[in-house]
Formats: sequence, structure tokens, C-alpha cells
Amino acid sequence: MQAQPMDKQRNILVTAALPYANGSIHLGHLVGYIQADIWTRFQKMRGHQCTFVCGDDSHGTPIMIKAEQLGITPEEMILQVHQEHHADFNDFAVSFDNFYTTHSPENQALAEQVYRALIERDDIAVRTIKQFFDPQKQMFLPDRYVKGVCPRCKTADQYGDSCEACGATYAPTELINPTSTLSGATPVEKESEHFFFKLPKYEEALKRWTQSDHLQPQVKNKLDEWFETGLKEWDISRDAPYFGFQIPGNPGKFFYVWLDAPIGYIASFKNYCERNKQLRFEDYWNKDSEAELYHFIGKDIIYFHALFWPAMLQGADFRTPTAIFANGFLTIGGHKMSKSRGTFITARQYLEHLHPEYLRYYFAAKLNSHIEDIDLNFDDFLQRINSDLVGKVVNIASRCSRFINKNFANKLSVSLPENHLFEQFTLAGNSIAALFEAREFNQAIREIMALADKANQYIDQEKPWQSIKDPEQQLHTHEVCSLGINLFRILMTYLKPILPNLAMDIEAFLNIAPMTWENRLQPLQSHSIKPFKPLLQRITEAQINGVKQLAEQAKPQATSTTSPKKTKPETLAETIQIDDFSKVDLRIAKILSAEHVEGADKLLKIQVDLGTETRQIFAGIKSAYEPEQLVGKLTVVVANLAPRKMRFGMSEGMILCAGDNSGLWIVSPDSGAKPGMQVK
Ligand code: B3M
Ligand code: ZN
Repeated sequence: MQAQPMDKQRNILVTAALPYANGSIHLGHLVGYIQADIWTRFQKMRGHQCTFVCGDDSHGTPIMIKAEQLGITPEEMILQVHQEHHADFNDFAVSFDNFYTTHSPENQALAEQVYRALIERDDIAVRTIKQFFDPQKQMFLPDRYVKGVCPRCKTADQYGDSCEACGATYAPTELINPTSTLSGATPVEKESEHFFFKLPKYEEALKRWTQSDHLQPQVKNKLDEWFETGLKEWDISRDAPYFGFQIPGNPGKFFYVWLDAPIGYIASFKNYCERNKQLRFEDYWNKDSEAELYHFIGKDIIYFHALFWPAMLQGADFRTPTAIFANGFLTIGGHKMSKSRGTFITARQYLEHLHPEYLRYYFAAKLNSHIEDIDLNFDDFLQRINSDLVGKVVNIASRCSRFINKNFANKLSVSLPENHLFEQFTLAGNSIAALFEAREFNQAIREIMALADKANQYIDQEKPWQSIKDPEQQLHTHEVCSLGINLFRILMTYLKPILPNLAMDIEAFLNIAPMTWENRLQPLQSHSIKPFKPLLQRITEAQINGVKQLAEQAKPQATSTTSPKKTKPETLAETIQIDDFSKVDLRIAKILSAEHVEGADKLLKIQVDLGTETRQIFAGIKSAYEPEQLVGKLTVVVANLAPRKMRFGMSEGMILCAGDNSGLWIVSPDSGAKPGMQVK
């Protein structure tokens, strides 16, 4: 068997979901961007014409409101955020060919074009609907901007679309005692004319589209459920004030952000074509286009991409996507990151502690083609980087180049030893390519690491550090090390889509042209390399602890920083062993003093007597207790919790507390217990 020749050149357009222009990129976002970037880089290395576009999703009420809060115009804000996002993506080597914005002339023209085409086909209905209106702010309120008492379980402080406590979904107008989260005013019901896209007309076409090979099986199943419940018309308009595009001929009416957001993919590509004349816009978007079009998205926006989007494209006479690739969410140490709680590690925060390509490698090692959540576990992270990437792969280069640099004047041998390894390594490129193509990155990494093991075994067995001492074995030693360098180069070819910057450094070290899938087949012989410099450092405990701490702060805490929100009992945590439990040192403590903390909404600063010492703890129980109520009370404290630096000072422990939406109660022993006693 031989390494397969490349298939014919394909024209591919890849998109990644457009991030909203009102917040920072966080690690959860990066899963999808890194996945799409690896895939795109792989296609480019295979010699295909592959273009990767994205941009900010710059419209909508949250963006308008956020800018207002910042005291700037939405235009100013989206510019600032655009620069921030652009820098974040750059630093993580996410290499969009164009990172544009939906607030662009191209997008406006295209959104109008789509809208007109839909009107033409009688796909737009106009109906009057009733909606909540904030009389103070003089604006209609999206569901998330109304809060009130759940009509079903009567829990207070629930959003206008669903109840966090009992899971009920309802219209905001069904809430008891509704208030506007923007002004606190009681909203009134008001009528307004809205425009609806007649999605049900596309049911048959969508069903056909779904049946062919465009979707992952899980997505297909989801769609079948939606077909069963029945497709509904989609409200594509919003009333002024709104930051977006005005609907042509309808002053005061705007396109809903989700109408022009996916059209932003087309606009970003169009903008790119204007600067890159070798690409023809029509070749990619005309109805009969033979180019391939792929959308990488998060699992929460499948409805928009698998139903509305192909229907809109058909209605407006554009081609439909070749496939949609949805990915799962990121958990950190098993905990969900949550945007709405503001609990996530941003891309920037991560970069303050760790190398971006570590994260790319880690995600690749976890990603497959399914919609599975992936977990960032820091011990696993450390292990994979230090023992796999640095210990196995980079180590091959350092082990062999030592001798090439020192004993053979930087030059590789004229021929390689009679050895099947070179063929085996190049041949593996076929199956590794198939795995990249199928987005089975974790399996690709497994194969690459198995090859790295083989290369190391070969070096172990040939022992160049011994044979170098024997003048009669000079040629052999030279060939062994030269083969080692060649094997290393092939491994790095396979890792290049994942580790593009490391790969570039290695191209410089090996003194070679950019590595492609094809040129791996040519061995390096009689070739001069450069002196080896350490290419990638091991992660230190200190670095990993830095990021761990961010995650700790991000995790919803039982008491210290946030008060638990839910009434619904959380599902019980997984079973632990007695040894796990006994790691937690619980002690009776007496509250000596408690006081408000200036600038903190939820925290009280508390001094406790632990029997042997006094500790300061910040606890998020301000909503439930006046400080003086607490003084003198006995409670239970996690005494061996690592101290945490908070904005207001050090917190040296945690007070145990029970709670849900209806209140918070600190845990107290019966009278008789003494400060310092262990709780077992
Ligand atoms: N702006 C972000 C999200 O919901 C949203 C994606 C738009 S993709 C066209 O994840
Ligand atoms: Zn409820």
C-alpha cells in the first residue's frame, strides 16, 4: 500500500458562529472556533481552496442596551468589541480569512435582497401581536427583559420566557406582577404589527434536506422532533428603538437580529471576495454552486441553522449548506460555565497564564464529530501537554538534533537507514487525514501519539548517545538521528492544523518550506537544519494553579460569593468514597462579628472563632441576614478550603449554608457544640 495521492482540488467555504458584539470570547466559545480552525487549516494543507469567514454579530436589543449602559453608541461599542475579538482570535491562532461584522453595507444589501425575495414568494405574513411595552423606556420588551412571579409554581424573580425553578415555559404576559428589568416599571400590553416568515411552507423541502447527508444523527433526531411538533411562523421583525437594519419601506420596523446574523456569513464572504479577486462570489452562493459550504455552530443554535437558515436560503434562491457541524458545550472541572451568571474564563484571562496552543491541543484531544460536551480537567490538561506533547513529540527533536548539531555539522545523512518506519509514518497520513476530514480529532491525536511512541522506541533501541562514542558507528548514528528528525517532521505535519505556530517554529528549525500533507512524502536527506532551541515548555504547577483559580472563582459557590438561585433540587452529585469526604475538614465555628462590605451586593464580612484561631470569611448571605443577627451564632465552616483572594480581601474558609430561591439558612449545630469541634 502507498500513501494516497491528493484528491482533486475542492472549493470549500467554512463559517464559524458569529460571536455577539457585547461580550468577551471565553473558553466555551473557543471550542467551536478552534474546531473549525483545525478543520480549515487541515483542508488548506491538503491543497484545497478553503476559505474561512466569520464576523461579529452586531445587532439586537442586548447590544443596544449594553452600549447605553456604557454611555456610548452601539456603533462605538461594536467597533471596540470587534477589535477585542479580533485580537483574541489572532492570539489563539484562529485564522479567519475574514472577520467582518453584520453591521456592514454588504449585509444590509443582502438582508434586503433576501427579504424582498421572500416577499415576492408570498413567504412573509403581517400580523398584529400584543407584547409587553415598558412605558418608561418607551420600548417593547424582549422576554428576557421581563421578570415576575412564575404563574405555575409561584417562584419570584423569574424571566419572561421560562421558570428556572419549575421549568414551566410561558408568555411574559402570564407572569404575576411583571416588571421591566430595564426600568423597574410595570410593563403594559401594547399592539404592534410584526412580520412573519412562513416557515411551514418549507416543511417538505426541509424534510428532504434533512434526510440527505447534511446533518449529524443527533441533529437529525432533534429536527424530527420539531417536525412532529409542527413548524411555526417565525417573527422576523422588531420595533424601534432597535439596533439593526430597518425593514425597507417600513420605518420604525427592524429586522430581528437572527434574520441578518446568518446572512452575515454571506456578507463576510462577499466582502472578502471584493479584496481577493481569484474567488468568485457566485461560485459559492449561486443555487447551482458546486462549492462546499459548512457551518460550525454550537448545539444551542441548531434550530436557526437547520430550519430557518436553509429555508431562507431556498426562498432567496441561494444554495443551501453542504453540512452543519454542531459541537457541545465546555464544562470546567465538571461544572457548567454560564454566561448569564458571568462565570466563565475569558480567552484573555487564559492567555495570562498559559500558551494558546496547549488549549488547541487539549481541545483536539477531546473533540470528535458528535455533539458531546467536553470537560476541561486541569490535571488531564497538564498530563497531556507535559507527557504527550512535550515529553513524546518535541522530545524526539531534542534527542536527535543534539548529535546532528554537534557531531554532524547540522547536516542530515545522505540516505536513511533501511527501515520501514519512514513508510509507516507517511502511510499513516492516509488514515489520519480521513480522521481529520471526519472531525474525529481525538482519534487522529491517538494515532499521532502512537507513532510518536514508535519513534521514541526506535531511538531507545538504537541508543545514539552510546553509538556516537564508537567511531565505527558514525554513519549508523548519523542515519539513526536523521531518521528521527524525519519522523519528527512527519509527526509535526500531522499536528500542524492543531499547532500552527509550533509548526512554524519547527519549519524554521528544520529549515524547510511550509509543511503540507503532500510534501511529507519527500524525506529530508543531505539537508542542513538549524541549531535546536527548546520549542515548547512544560506547564508548571504554578501556571496550572493560576488558571485553576480562575475556574474556582467562576464556579457557582455554595455560599461564599453567590447565593443559590434554584428551588428545584439539583440532581444529586455522583457518589464519592469516604476518603473523598474525609478530605473536607468541617469545624464548628462561632461568629464573632459580621459587617457589610462596601460595594458588594451579596457579601458579608465575617470573623469566626475556630477554637484555635480566628478566620475571616466572605459569605454571600447578605440577602438573608442582618449582620447583628449572626453575631454569637454557631455554624459549620469548611476549615481546610484554600484561602481565596477576593476583591475585598482574603476569604479563609466557607460557611455552610442551605438555600434556594425562597431564602438562605446557615447551618448551625444544636447548642452544646464548641468552636473547633470537628464535624464528621
Ligand atoms: N450570535 C451567538 C450564539 O448564539 C450568535 C450566533 C450567530 S450565528 C449566525 O451562539
Ligand atoms: Zn415555576
